[in-house]
Amino acid sequence: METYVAFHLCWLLFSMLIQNGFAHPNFTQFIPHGQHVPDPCTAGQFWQSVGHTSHEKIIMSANDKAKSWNPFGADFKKEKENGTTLEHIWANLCWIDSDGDGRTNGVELEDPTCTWTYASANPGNASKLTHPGIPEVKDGTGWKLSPATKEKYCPA
Ligand SMILES: *[C@@H]1O[C@H](CO)[C@@H](O)[C@H](O)[C@H]1NC(C)=O
Ligand SMILES: *[C@@H]1O[C@H](CO)[C@@H](O)[C@H](O)[C@H]1NC(C)=O
Ligand SMILES: *[C@@H]1O[C@H](CO)[C@@H](O)[C@H](O)[C@H]1NC(C)=O
Ligand SMILES: [Ca+2]
Repeated sequence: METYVAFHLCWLLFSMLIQNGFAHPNFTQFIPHGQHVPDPCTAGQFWQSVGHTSHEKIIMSANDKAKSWNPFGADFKKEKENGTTLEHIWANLCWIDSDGDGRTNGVELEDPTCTWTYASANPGNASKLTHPGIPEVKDGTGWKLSPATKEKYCPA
């Protein structure tokens, strides 16, 4: 009996660890330039988890992170839950303007005609990338974060 209980306790702890600690899938390879999406909060830095709201400097547990999707991550998740294989998600995501700033995800990630496929070379010009999950507004000098967006995504 004791062995039985101990076994099940161990199994429970192990499962919790898997769910909360280890199982942090890396989806960035399934979108073009996934590892080089600029951080609109800090010039010259990358946003590590493109589908999440967390600025790279904020350490979140995998569990909290899983709940903190930005609009791009939410669309990615929707596609995934709809049964689209990871390798084919971009073909659908590319045409959507997830963050609603007037530019499709394809435009933001330098694949405006949605021709990039999984494992092929990154398209376009990497210096022109913008974040597909964080809306920007255009002013005279280019695309900028509004003060409200800045407050939401770029805590000091
Ligand atoms: C995700 O995978 C890519 C390669 O597919 C790798 O370059 C990158 O470092 C990985 N990121 C994390 C956080 O593991
Ligand atoms: C889900 O899949 C169906 C069938 O392939 C498709 O018609 C529908 O547009 C998809 N929905 C989303 C949100 O991707
Ligand atoms: C890429 O874009 C940058 C910034 O707009 C520009 O300076 C550079 O010349 C471009 N590179 C190519 C190969 O077009
Ligand atoms: Ca957009």
